[in-house]
Amino acid sequence: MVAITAPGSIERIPLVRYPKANAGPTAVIPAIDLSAPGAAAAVADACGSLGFFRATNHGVPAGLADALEAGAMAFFALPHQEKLDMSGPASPLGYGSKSIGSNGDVGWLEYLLLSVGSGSVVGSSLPPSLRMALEEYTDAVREVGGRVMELMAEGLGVAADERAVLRRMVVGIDGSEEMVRVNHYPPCSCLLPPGRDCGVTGFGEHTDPQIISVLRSNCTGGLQIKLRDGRWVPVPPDPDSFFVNVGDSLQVLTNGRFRSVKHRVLAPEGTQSRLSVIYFGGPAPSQRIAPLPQVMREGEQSLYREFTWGEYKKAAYKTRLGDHRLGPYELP
Ligand code: GA4
Repeated sequence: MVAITAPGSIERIPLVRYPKANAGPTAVIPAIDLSAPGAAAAVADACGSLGFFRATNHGVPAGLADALEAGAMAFFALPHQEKLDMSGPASPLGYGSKSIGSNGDVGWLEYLLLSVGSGSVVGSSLPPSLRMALEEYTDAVREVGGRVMELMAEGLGVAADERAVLRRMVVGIDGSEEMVRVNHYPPCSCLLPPGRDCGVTGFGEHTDPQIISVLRSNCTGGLQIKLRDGRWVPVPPDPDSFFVNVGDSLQVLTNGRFRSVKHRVLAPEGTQSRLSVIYFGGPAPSQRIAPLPQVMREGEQSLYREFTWGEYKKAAYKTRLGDHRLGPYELP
C-alpha cells in the first residue's frame, strides 16, 4: 500500500464517515452506446433524470488510459516530498494530499489537479512520460466530451446547424478552462473494522461547477451518485467506459432540464487502490452562463440569475465541497 501521509499524522485528520450506499439498485446507471442511433435521446434522458451516465463505444483506445494509469501510479509511489517538489502543493492546481480546496475539506486521497489546453499540460514539472500520457489521454477524452455535448444538444431538440453550441464553449476555444484531476485513493481498511456500515470519505459529496465532467477509473469501486429521491447508489467501476457528469453550469445552460449530479467517493477497504481520472470541461471566464435560447420555449423564464463562468468559479472556490453553489443564483 502506498502511504499518502507521514506516519502518525493521519490520526489528526478529521475524516468524515458516510453510511454506505444501499447495495441494491446498481442497475440504475444508464449505459449509452455513443455510436448507436438512439444515443442523443438516451443522453438527454439520462442527463434529465440522473445527470449521469456511462458512455460505451467511445472510440478511445484502451492503451491511452493504461499508459496514464501506469504513469500516475508510478508518480503516486514517489516519496511525498518529491511529489510536492514536482507539482505541489495544490493551490488549487498541483499535487494535493487529503486536503481538498482551501476551505477545510479533507478526504482519504492524494491527487494531481492540472490545467490542460489543447496538446499541453500546463504549469507542472511532471515526469515526461506521465506528462505525455496525460496529454494524449486528454486529447482523446476531450473528443468524447465534445461528442457527448453534441448529443446533449441534439437530445434537447437543438436544430442540426446549431448543435455545436455547447461543444464550442469548451472545445477548441481560446481561454476555455479545461482541467484534469487524477485521484489516488489508497485502501484504508486499517482505519475501520471490516463489515461496518460506514465508510471513510475518499472525496466528499459535491457537484462539479463546470459544464461537463468525464471520468474513467480502474477496477476499484467507491464512486456513488445521489438519486433525485435522495438515495445514494454505488457506481460499479468499468475501466472500459467513461462516466459523464452534468455540471452546475450545464444545469443553468439548459434551464434545469439537465441536473448536476451530487457524487462522492468512499475510500477502498480491500487491498486495491482506486485510481480515477476526470476531465472537467469549463468555458472561458468571460462566457455568459444563462439558459441557451436554443432550448427555451416561447415565454419560458430563466430559473437563474445570469453570471459569467469567471464569476461562478471565483464564488465556487470560496465554498465548502458539499455546499449548494447554485443556490445564490436561483430566481424565486
Ligand atoms: C469540484 C470539481 C473539481 O474537482 C474541482 C474541485 C475544486 C478543488 O478541488 O479545488 C473545489 C470543488 C471542485 C468545488 C468547491 C471548491 C472548489 C474544492 C472546493 C471545496 C477542481 C472544481 O473545479 O471544483
